Amino acid sequence: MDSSPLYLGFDFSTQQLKAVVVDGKNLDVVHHSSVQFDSELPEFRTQGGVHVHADGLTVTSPVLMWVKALDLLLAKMEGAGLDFSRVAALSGSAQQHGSVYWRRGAAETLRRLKTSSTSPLHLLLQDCFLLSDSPVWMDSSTSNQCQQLEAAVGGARRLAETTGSRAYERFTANQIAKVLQTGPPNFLLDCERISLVSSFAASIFLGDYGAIDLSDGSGMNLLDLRTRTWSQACLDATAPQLERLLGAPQPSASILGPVCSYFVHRYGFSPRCKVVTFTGDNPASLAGMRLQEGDVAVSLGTSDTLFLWLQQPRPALEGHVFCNPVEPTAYMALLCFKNGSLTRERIRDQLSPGGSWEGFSAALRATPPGNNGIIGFYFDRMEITPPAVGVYRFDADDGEVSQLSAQQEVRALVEGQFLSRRLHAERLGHAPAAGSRVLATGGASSNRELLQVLADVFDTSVYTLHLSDSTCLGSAYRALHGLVAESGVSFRESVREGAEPQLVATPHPAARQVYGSMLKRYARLEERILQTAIQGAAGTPPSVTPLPQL
Ligand code: XUL
Repeated sequence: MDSSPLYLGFDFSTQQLKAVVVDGKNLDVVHHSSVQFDSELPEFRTQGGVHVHADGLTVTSPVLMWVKALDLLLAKMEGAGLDFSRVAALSGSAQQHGSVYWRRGAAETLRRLKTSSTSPLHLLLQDCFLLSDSPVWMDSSTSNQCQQLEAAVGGARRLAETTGSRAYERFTANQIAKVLQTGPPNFLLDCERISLVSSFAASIFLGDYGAIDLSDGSGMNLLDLRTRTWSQACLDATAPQLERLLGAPQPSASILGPVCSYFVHRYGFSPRCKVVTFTGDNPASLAGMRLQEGDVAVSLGTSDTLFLWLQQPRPALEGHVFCNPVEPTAYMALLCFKNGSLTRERIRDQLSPGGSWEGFSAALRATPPGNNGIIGFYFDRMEITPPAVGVYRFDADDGEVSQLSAQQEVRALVEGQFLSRRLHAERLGHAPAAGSRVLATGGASSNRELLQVLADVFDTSVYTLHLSDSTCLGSAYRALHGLVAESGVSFRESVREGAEPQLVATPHPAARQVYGSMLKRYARLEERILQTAIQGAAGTPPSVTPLPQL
């Protein structure tokens, strides 16, 4: 009989609850299970795991759906024969920014999970929540609260410098302020605790309120990134008594305590199994990819997302800086670019009817790095980073041109996208050093020619990592690290057995000079586009090439 310790990681994501178990011996995944909210818990009537309200802006999820999903998931895992007694530690992650409001007296109910009971969790916890539906990250109904917060702390830039992000509608401070302004009348009297979705989930395993971890806590517009404590100015601007309602944030590798008796009696967990702080899904994914100092992970999907490992953060008006989930003195940043794969597919299809990726790769091979000075911006949809829309093409003299050959256009698109990723990463503090890597993931990461341009533009070797679920895996890794973190073992050391990324492209020596100067031109041209858009909004029509039909 195998007796090596197991590590369990959960992910409470928007559409499903997932779990992964890794074997401590070699970090192999030995079990995974999931529960789909819409189809397996139809009584909650969610679509994609959420309720979109009549205003089209408010988006919530039923708290008891998450609890019931946990009942269902653990039963599935038990049914599949998982030996819970071997689990030495568990941790988890959840969609970021969502908030759970515990009713006064809920702590006592939670503590009852420390005595044996065999009732389903959702029956035991059914009266614990002041709001039956929790606001989640897709909510964008708090523009007023965002303006109020920025005004109260001295502006968007000041807020970003303190908390790592300017005010965002989905960030928890703004959600809490809205609940206070529009929610139940005696909210402050009746609310005992506010959790993030991550710390709510940890609380169930603990049978007590689990602390918010510093990394997920950075997605609230409330945490001072440098002191790693709540910012008094942000607390005061959001709600009275907020510090009491949030509890103190904890480092991401903290052990919160042992798993409570409920799980010991009902599922056979060991009473020695430890609960390690739960975090946000993006920080957990950084852990799953085992990012290191100086690395950047580029996920090439419908939207392109960048995770940066930062030693020195430089929060800006775009993107988000969080405390790093695996290294207590470091930071991570998150940047989202809306125009990713859909735009690449549109330009691919321009080459030939029904276009192929082979044709796209051939166009990259047929055109030189730097594209003879041509630079393109392809914001088919309103971009997030930077906030601009439209297609703009420039020749080597920075003159705007209306057309390129199909092959030039492919290169202009790919170089433009990657120059933008590098420019905005550097603005947040990305500073590659010897040994730094670009880790490419997502659909487009199988295209070698594309990855060669990525390596050339970043002047850094590119690796690919194909993990089926970096978030859940990161949670299992964090559980393992939590057990040894106190004795000074680094995260990296504790998971050194994990899957190694494959080297797929090294930068061409001549590319450094080409893209070094191109990056400066790209920044200037981007600024010009943004200025034109501002003037356009003020009445002067911008000279924008008409958008192609999607
Ligand atoms: C990050 C964000 C999303 C959610 C999705 O800021 O809002 O990535 O974490 O689960």
